[in-house]
Amino acid sequence: MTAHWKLLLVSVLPLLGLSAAQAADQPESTTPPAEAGLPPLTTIAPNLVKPVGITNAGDGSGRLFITLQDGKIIIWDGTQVLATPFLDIDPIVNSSGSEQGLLGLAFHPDYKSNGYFYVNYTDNTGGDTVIARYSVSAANPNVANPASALILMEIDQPFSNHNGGQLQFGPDGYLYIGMGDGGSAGDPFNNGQNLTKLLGKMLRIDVNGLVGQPPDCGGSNYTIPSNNPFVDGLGGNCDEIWQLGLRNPWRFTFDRLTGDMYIGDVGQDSWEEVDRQPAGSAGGQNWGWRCYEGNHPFNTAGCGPISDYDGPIVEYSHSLGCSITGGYVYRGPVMPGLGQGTYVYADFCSGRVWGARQQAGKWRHLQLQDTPYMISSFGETEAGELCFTHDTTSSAPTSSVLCALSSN
Ligand SMILES: [Ca+2]
Ligand SMILES: [Ca+2]
Ligand SMILES: [Ca+2]
Repeated sequence: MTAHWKLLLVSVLPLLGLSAAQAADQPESTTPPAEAGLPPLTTIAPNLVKPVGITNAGDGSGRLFITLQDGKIIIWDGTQVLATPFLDIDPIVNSSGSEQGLLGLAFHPDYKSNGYFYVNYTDNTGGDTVIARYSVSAANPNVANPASALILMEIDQPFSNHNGGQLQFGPDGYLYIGMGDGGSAGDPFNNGQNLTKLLGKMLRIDVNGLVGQPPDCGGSNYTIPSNNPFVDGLGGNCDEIWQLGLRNPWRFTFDRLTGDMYIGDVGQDSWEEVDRQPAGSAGGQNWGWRCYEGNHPFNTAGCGPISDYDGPIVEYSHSLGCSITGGYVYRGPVMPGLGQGTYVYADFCSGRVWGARQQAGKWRHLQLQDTPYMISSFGETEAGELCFTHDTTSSAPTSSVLCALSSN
């Protein structure tokens, strides 16, 4: 841990609600802390409209796939953004609400050989969540086949907000799907704690569909790993559930080195949080919503004590922002001042970029930089370099993608 990291923690820990005991090993100081800072950033894709995701295909091509909320995926080929979209499903995507649209993209671990990728969008019929598989075209690796859609899941959405949206393949090869609580405010139907609903959950399914349980609450064309934590056959619990008690997991990722899972769960009124599930976990974590918001009671009617739930590793109050954007554990080559193994994330509203890391068994939290950006998502290049979307939310082409590239 560097000196400026320690100094900053003294001022930040009280804001995080961490106890004096947790901070007891830190030196006292009244010196204003320096920021660790971000490395030089390169704008790789200017003049975009509502970029909400950055994904690599893991196929050695070096390309980045940028998801645009209105319903397109475009390609940065390592040099430039290609004029022809990889996929354009704008006509079937409902992006009328600020949290609706084409929200997630994940490439199959065997994409290089099978050409499958998965998208998560809200549809133009009821604003419901759809998880669908598409295939790359046989003739052109930079264009997908728009007629190749295979629907896996359709999930009713009672309100336009809190749709989650992230898709990630875990180190176990299963597809993880982050679902928000359905929306409105305060989770009025208590979906997060209801095991018969897919809303407010982390789901885990097997898209290869060869073994396991049949689909229970979601759809078709997948199976459910038999060791999912709430499997009870058709009916009852939704067997797709891996974790519960989420409000709106706006981006979750797996540490590319360790396989640990990190979730940025957007708070309601007061607290933003990062949840962490260690690699190899049997699942079943209950992250607490709507009983608890971060480490604080929210609506505890019908709830157990906070000790019954799985708390965040880090939280910050709305004095520092208003909506967390979960990021990545940094394992790349170009942030020597940041350090390998730091979990990097941001607040969409304030532009603050943060880092969290474990020190002597305790989680520490550092502001890396207070930026002017509206960071809606992070992404990684295949080399582990960090990128993010600056999403002005404007329909004019005023948004962009920036990366910390090792070639700088
Ligand atoms: Ca919703
Ligand atoms: Ca069931
Ligand atoms: Ca929580």
